[in-house]
Amino acid sequence: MYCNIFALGFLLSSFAFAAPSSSSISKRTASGLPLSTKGRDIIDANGEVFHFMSTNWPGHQEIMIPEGLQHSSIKDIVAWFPKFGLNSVRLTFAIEMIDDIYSNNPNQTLEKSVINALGQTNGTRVLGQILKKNPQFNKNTTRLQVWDAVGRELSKQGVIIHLDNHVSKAFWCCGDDDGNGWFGEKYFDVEKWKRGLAFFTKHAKNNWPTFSSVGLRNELRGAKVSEPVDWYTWYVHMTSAADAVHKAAPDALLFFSGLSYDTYIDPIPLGKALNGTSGTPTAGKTARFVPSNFSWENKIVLEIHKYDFEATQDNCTTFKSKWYQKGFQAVNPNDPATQYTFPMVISEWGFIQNGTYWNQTTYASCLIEMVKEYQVSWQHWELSGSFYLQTRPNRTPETIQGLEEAWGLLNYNWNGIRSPITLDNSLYKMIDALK
Ligand SMILES: *[C@@H]1O[C@H](CO)[C@@H](O)[C@H](O)[C@H]1NC(C)=O
Ligand SMILES: *[C@@H]1O[C@H](CO)[C@@H](O)[C@H](O)[C@H]1NC(C)=O
Ligand SMILES: *[C@@H]1O[C@H](CO)[C@@H](O)[C@H](O)[C@H]1NC(C)=O
Ligand SMILES: *[C@@H]1O[C@H](CO)[C@@H](O)[C@H](O)[C@H]1NC(C)=O
Ligand SMILES: *[C@@H]1O[C@H](CO)[C@@H](O)[C@H](O)[C@H]1NC(C)=O
Ligand SMILES: *[C@@H]1O[C@H](CO)[C@@H](O)[C@H](O)[C@H]1NC(C)=O
Ligand SMILES: *[C@@H]1O[C@H](CO)[C@@H](O)[C@H](O)[C@H]1NC(C)=O
Ligand SMILES: CC(=O)N[C@H]1CO[C@H](CO)[C@@H](O)[C@@H]1O
Repeated sequence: MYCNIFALGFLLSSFAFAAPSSSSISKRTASGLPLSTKGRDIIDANGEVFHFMSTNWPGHQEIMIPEGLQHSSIKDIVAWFPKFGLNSVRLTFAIEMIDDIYSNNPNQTLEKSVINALGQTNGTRVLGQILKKNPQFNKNTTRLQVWDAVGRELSKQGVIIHLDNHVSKAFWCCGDDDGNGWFGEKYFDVEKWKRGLAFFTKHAKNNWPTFSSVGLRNELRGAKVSEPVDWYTWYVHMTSAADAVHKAAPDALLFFSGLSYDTYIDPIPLGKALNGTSGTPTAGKTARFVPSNFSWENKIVLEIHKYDFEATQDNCTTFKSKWYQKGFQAVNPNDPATQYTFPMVISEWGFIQNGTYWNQTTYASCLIEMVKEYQVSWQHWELSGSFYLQTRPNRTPETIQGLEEAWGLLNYNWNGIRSPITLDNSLYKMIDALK
């Protein structure tokens, strides 16, 4: 999430959870894994169109486990998904967590993870809160064991799991030149990234029955010190990562982020030449993303993000036509410019849940119109009412413990809805838009 304002077969029926508040989830979701793609659509094992209707549950920050466990049990957090009428989760993770597994790092226990992040005094207190709310754990429980408890509970409650590789080094994403943004940047080691993706998707496939898909990398963006920032470099590394994941978890859908914080990806559906950069090692190089070249041809999904950071009073006609050009050609086979069709997922959207913002700009209502018109999946940002800790380079103070998340669907203590009127006018209408 970029923030520039502050600088199965076996589970078929259980997929059909319904939110009392929003009547019922589309019947199209009451179906099985694995998912695959057909033209512009994601389809389930029965050939029915499937739409992700998710919120993000971050697990990529400093402690490297999903947020909120000091406030609530895993079971109660997961229960919010069906209550909201959501059928899936975008669960974000850091490659650093997997690097630590490979290096057998002794800091992977809950005790060390929490205390290293929050300090002895607050860490001991927060660890105590986590263990009180989640008594199945103890201080020696590892991060991966916590993830397994989360993955299994999501599966038990029928929530489809989309993993998202949000960062390499575990902290708030995303900022310019924060080290996590582009291949070869300070923390973004390409080989460790591919190794981590393969490890975690294989692990999810083997252990979490509703695991369905993975975002290869969140919000790719330019960097001053990195490999060349161009579509050729994107092509080389993203297709190689897709190969690695497909080998590890052949059923998983593969989500591809665009550039500039994943705000555009039109060169892919338009079939453009993906060029290198003159004066760099990719000078004169070019490639084309031809889906039929890949063994994972029927697993490709494009993702795009949209926040309310500019032109906030555009009417919906203008909003939709500007945004369409950023990649929605992928879901419009009737557009003569479209070379290849792919499903699109709006894998992040959201805004402050304060009861009035939804009506202060045209964003919330135009987003609903966009989804209605193009029938694309979406993943809201985000569930959390608060964070264990948030580190953001170039903010004063750089780290804040227990920070409130005013954009979260849940309140600070993760035990109630933050803003019912906001949900009535955004999240629930986004669900209705796919009925
Ligand atoms: C484990 O954490 C401690 C305390 O932060 C640190 O000094 C140490 O270097 C870490 N060990 C490894 C192997 O990363
Ligand atoms: C945690 O591990 C340490 C070292 O192996 C052991 O002494 C201790 O009893 C364990 N504590 C719990 C709660 O499992
Ligand atoms: C790559 O270069 C070709 C030739 O200049 C150009 O037509 C194409 O639009 C470029 N691709 C992208 C994605 O900009
Ligand atoms: C939307 O805004 C554009 C640009 O300002 C304007 O030309 C158009 O008439 C508006 N459309 C509607 C339906 O208001
Ligand atoms: C909600 O947030 C917006 C944007 O920051 C602000 O303009 C508005 O006054 C806020 N509403 C309330 C009730 O605080
Ligand atoms: C806010 O709500 C009013 C009353 O329903 C409506 O007329 C107006 O268009 C809304 N404004 C925005 C930006 O959605
Ligand atoms: C420790 O927690 C207290 C109480 O929540 C808080 O006021 C304090 O700022 C925290 N310490 C640090 C270093 O963040
Ligand atoms: C590397 C590779 O296999 N490229 C092929 C991709 O598909 C196009 C169109 O079918 C072929 O021309 C390429 O040779």
